[in-house]
Amino acid sequence: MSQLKATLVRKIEEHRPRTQRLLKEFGHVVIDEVTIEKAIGGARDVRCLVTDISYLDPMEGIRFRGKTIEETFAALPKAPGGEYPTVEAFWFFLLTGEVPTQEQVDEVIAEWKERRNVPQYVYDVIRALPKDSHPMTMLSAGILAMQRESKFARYYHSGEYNKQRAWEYMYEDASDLVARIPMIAAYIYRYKYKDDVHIPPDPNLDMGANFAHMMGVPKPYDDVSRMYFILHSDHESGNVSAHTGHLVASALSDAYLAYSAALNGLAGPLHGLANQEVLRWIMDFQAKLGEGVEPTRENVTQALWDTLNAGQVIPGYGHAVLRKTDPRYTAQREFCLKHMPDDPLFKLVSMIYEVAPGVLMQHGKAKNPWPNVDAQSGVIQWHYGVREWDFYTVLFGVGRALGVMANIVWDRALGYPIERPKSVTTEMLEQWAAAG
Ligand code: NMX
Ligand code: MLT
Repeated sequence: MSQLKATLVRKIEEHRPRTQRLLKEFGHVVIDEVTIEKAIGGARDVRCLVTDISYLDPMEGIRFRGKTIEETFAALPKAPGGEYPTVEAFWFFLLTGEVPTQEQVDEVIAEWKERRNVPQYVYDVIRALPKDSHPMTMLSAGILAMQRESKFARYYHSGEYNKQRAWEYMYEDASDLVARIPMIAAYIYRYKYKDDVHIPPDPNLDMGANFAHMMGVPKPYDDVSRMYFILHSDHESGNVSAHTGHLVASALSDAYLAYSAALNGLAGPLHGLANQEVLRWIMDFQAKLGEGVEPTRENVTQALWDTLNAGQVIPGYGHAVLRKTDPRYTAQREFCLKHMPDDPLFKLVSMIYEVAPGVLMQHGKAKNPWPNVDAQSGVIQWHYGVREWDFYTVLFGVGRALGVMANIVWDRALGYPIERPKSVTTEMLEQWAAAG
């Protein structure tokens, strides 16, 4: 058994009694109340999900397994010559809550190389789609097609299914999926935008470096990839992609079915697709300015108002939970300040950051006028030559797989039941409203 799996076995055995005790002895304790506003308003802020993989504080932002982004980057073993931890180190940490040793990381790196082969029929399914299909549609279709490989589904139908052991098969699928998804993403990129010329994986590289290699983008894109996948991995479990993954897996659908569904949610413009929308907004803005006209605070402010007055959202700004600048935005901004401070697009993104919160506050609708992760991510890709912005959400999807997969392994380990909230009718709400 790998050291990762052995650690996970220990962690799960330690954790199970905590969940059982909470359920048996304290199941009746009230942790929230549901108002009409919350029922109509997308269950905003209703505390009804449990996960230990990450937690989102509205003011502080995300903590992965109790660690801030900065602490996470500092604690985990780095890739040789790199500034950021390997994705494999982060996977060990996200699954177990323990910081791995270099030896444990090397084991995961080696294991992922064994797991990463994508069956040819998955690529054939992608190729069967019209080439101008959105890359997120291709990614979701590829992951869905790969469901045929599910070890969890095979175990379920084997006649031997045992709820206590279900997580082990989910872990197998989750590990295969996180090892394979960068291969599929790089394939989609080269298929769509690089004349269908593909670069075989390099057996000497960790996941982030191999992804950069297969994309055909030189250093420091290996580190950009590691940073990007880690930052996008998880945002507790109420966001659309994580929640969808959890919900679908709760029907004992396997990891492929669950993650394809999660990707479909991530592909929405209010969620992960916002990163491509940020680039689209900037390019439209520059096109309208005309050649040779410099962006200024005044013309940026005017363009933001034009967007709002047209009844549209400013992509990359606002959040359902956060009430401050997203620390994932800040982490990427720090990267830009260090590696590409003079990039004209970065300067424009920084200028938008100076004025957009004020505009949104004056507009008076958005509860959070500050930037989220998507406002800053595209500019880094653009800088390193990945300029096909409709691909950006695929990158988000590769990262988010880590969080969703870690969550559904634990969902099965802790025996979480099928999710099934209760709905009511408008008439019932009116009756409760009348009764006060
Ligand atoms: N630009 C304009 N209006 C906004 C914005 C924004 N960036 N953010 C919120 N609002 C509006 C929102 O549309 C709503 O209007 P209405 O009452 O007419 O429906 C009002 O402000 C109140 O919304 P909030 O409660 O502040 O936000 P909510 O929790 O409903 O939605 C987002 C959160 C993230 C969907 C929203 O802020 C938004 O649409 N942002 C722009 C898209 C974006 O960047 N999404 C990416 C989020 C991060 N991610 O990767 O998933
Ligand atoms: C995410 O990373 O999932 C987004 O910031 C959206 C969210 O947390 O609701």
